[in-house]
Amino acid sequence: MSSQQPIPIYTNLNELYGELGTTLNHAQRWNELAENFQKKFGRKPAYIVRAPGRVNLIGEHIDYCLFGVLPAAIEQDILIACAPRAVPTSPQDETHEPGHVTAENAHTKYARQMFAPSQKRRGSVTDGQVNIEEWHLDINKKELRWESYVKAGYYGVLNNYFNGDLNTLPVPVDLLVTGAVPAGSGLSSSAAMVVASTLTFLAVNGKLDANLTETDDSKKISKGELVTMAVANEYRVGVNSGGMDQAASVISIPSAALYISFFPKLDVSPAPLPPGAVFVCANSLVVSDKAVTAKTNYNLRVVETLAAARILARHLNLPIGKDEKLQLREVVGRLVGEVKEEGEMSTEKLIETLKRMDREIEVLKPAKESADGQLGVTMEEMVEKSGLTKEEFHQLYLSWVEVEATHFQLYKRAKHVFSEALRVLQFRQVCLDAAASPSSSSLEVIEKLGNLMNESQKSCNELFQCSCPELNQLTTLAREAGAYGSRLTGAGWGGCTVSIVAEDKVDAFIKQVSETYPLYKSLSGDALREAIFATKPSSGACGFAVS
Ligand code: A2G
Repeated sequence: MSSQQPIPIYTNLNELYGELGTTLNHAQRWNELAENFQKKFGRKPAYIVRAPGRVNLIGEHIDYCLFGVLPAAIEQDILIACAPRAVPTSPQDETHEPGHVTAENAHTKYARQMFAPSQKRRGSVTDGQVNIEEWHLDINKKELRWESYVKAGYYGVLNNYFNGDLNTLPVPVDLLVTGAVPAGSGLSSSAAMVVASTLTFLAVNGKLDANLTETDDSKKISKGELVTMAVANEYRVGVNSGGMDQAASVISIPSAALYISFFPKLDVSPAPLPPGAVFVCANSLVVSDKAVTAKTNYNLRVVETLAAARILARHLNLPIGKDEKLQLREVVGRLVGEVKEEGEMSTEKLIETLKRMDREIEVLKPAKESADGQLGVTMEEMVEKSGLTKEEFHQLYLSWVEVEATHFQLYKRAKHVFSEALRVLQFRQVCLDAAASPSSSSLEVIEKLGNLMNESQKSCNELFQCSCPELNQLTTLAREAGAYGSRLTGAGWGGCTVSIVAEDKVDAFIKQVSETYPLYKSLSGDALREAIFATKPSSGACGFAVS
């Protein structure tokens, strides 16, 4: 498998359904979407694109520090049906103007949205040419709006393919979105939306053409390129995420989880899951709205880990430029003289260095421990430890993001990141060893993986502080119901847990958790089945060219 492969474009959906899983009726969903599109827009869609959500088995809040993670795509996905619009419905109708988008959502609570990009110009008209700096779309970062994710995908396509050339404007587009990934659940509905939207605008503008011949391969966008675009697009919505969700949504395969590493470059390899182990997702039903909480949660953690990286680099006498935003993984690399061009250092070396870092992080503790034992440093102390002036520090770490805190928990965050990075490598090794010796006891393997997941939950709760009371309760109930390990998955502060359960105990496990988690008591039927469900790795994003 490789991130260089092109995005698969199907012309026969029967090939695809088999790879997606059997919990949802995929054929029905795809057909209904196409019919609905026809009803709303009066013609067949030209393409339907799919981007799945993901469950992260282990490796939380370390992707933006450039450490490897271990997710798998899930069956639940976002589908978008789309077609270029050619004919105006009336002389006043602007929807056929180049660049115009009419976006509908199958969920009736989301209203129809219409928007078009405006141009930000640079310079003046010279030689009859206007230089366009970039296309612009208004995206409200303060409030979570469904169409923001559609715009985010469009933004990337506009600025990667339509810059500086007034003659090749994007075609006007009608699109209809439907989603089976619950929003705010930690299963990455946002990245699935952004990937699906990016694919939509690539498809209708002929950048993802099923008809390109073999010799046109260079024109096809690769999976890796789509990941890079989708990550940049997601920044537009205001969250400074790492690349895990987009990579999982795009590159996943149906037979295994993915080990994704980001340094020195994006790299993926399958992590075979042991037979007899089932991963069950359970939604805490606490919705975590990243757009609203980013400044005290997600984006704050990004800043804390970056500041920790600078202070550690300084403490270890590593070279670091004044305006260099070094990540924790890069500190580890620089410490052992890793050379980018030679690829990632050996796993043994990485493990050894991560263990060493656990001692070095003492330097991140405050000079005087506070009465509450929180080990946070004040802004003044953080700036001082960084070796930068206040202005330099603000410019580098705070000018591009809004964060709110009186104390910064650099020690705890770094301790989580290094230990979690180690757990990912251990988890992957257990999977690889088990696959290499099929005679090993599957329960022993499941137990080892479960222990690592439990340690991860403890670290997320105590050190990274991204859990919440409901997630703690749900993971405890999951262990009581027979899970070997249980942890939050995704950003946390609400959303889903993932538990590892022996295959023959899954039904009993789901029944017990359904009866004991207080927020499930009022749920039944489909609502309960959507809240707690077993997952199997599913395949990554794709398109379908409707004939
Ligand atoms: O939290 C979110 O899912 C992030 N993705 C992902 O990059 C990762 O950091 C995760 C925590 O491990 C987005 O914000 C899109």
